[in-house]
Amino acid sequence: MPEFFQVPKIPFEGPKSTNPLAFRFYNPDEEIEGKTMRDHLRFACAFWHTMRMNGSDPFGSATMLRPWDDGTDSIENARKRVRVFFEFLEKMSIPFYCFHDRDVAPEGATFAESCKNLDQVVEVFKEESQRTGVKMLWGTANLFNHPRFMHGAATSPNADAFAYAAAQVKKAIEVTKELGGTGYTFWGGREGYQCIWNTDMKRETEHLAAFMHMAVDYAKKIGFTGQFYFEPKPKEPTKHQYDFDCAACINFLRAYGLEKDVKMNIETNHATLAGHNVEHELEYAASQGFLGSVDANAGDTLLGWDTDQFPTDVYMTTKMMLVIMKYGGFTTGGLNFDAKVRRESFEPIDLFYAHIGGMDAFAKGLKIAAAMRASGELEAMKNARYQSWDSGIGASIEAGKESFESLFDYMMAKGNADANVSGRQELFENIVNRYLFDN
Ligand code: XLS
Ligand code: NI
Ligand code: NI
Repeated sequence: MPEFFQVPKIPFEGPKSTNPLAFRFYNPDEEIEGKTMRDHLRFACAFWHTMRMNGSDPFGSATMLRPWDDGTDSIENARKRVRVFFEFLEKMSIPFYCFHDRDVAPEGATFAESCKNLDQVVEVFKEESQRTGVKMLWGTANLFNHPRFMHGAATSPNADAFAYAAAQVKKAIEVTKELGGTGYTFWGGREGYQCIWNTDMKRETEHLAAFMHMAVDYAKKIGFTGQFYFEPKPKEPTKHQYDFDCAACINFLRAYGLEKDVKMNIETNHATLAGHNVEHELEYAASQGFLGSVDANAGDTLLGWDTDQFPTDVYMTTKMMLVIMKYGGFTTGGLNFDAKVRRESFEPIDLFYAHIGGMDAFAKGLKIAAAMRASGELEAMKNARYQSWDSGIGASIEAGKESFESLFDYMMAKGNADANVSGRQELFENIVNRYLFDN
């Protein structure tokens, strides 16, 4: 098979290396807390960004040089892209991939034709996955690009758009199962609205729930055991999206009886668009039992949209790994780079630099997080803030033994509350920096 990238397999060379085509921290077989880095991080590559983004933006046309791509939408070209993709994954030691149905195969003139196109490309995924051992993390369907979905898919006022989306997701779940995928993601796309005057919110939300129930039921019927994920995003493309953040999504799942079957897929840049940090979203979802998978990327604090940049901030990756490890790590999920190179970074080699940077940032974050966990210093300081709950009245409240009346009597007798203790935020921050500098 021809080689499409004139780059050798990326080696691990350790922290002293200055080779830009080497890992300095990501050493897949290295064990941390008794588990390999590969298994902690479970990196995945997003086909839509890495293979399909051409660098166009609302002000300019395509910039990317992709010499393997003949610029057509032919099946032959689509099949070839898959071979290129797997060469990239192999050279990068990335163990998983994700795709939307329409990223990998062209839309046909009819639904039947689109399914046939997809099958022809999935054949190559199967072959390449068997050859390389690289697996599918999750699959999804693109329910936002085609004009038929202009008003949404599951939340469209057009029942046929709903039906089309259902047919498409049925097929996408089958393909995910066929490829051994361990998950299936619902990202809203256009499941939201622009204008309250023309929108029946209650009906739309109920339709979305019905749609997800149909997906879950069908998966059970065909024996697809992968995990379903719901990916929050507050806006873009629509103004109000029903999957605003983890709190909104989890409320939706519980309200409609989907909480046993669907977990969250949390994306960094979506968290910031919702006015949160990613660690907030991770902690919220995980503490409620909904941590599923992560779309790893980064936004830009000065830009208010989903820039999907590669994550390079070690402070952030440390915070993310701390939450993920605290809740026992990934089971079906992983760190999917839902990230694209900038349109100015148009050469194929930039794809390597981008993923190396992201992987090393997470590997380093993992190491720092592990050092923090090993010493337990910060955890002990945090726990000390809550010590009034460990005995006396606090323990009694937590045990469910108190009421408003009993607490009224307690305070009447005591006269006043015990004094507060400093929160020591600055000290916490300094200690965090010590671990960042020393590890
Ligand atoms: C878009 C989303 C999308 C999902 C998959 O903002 O991040 O890429 O992850 O449909
Ligand atoms: Ni995403
Ligand atoms: Ni996104």
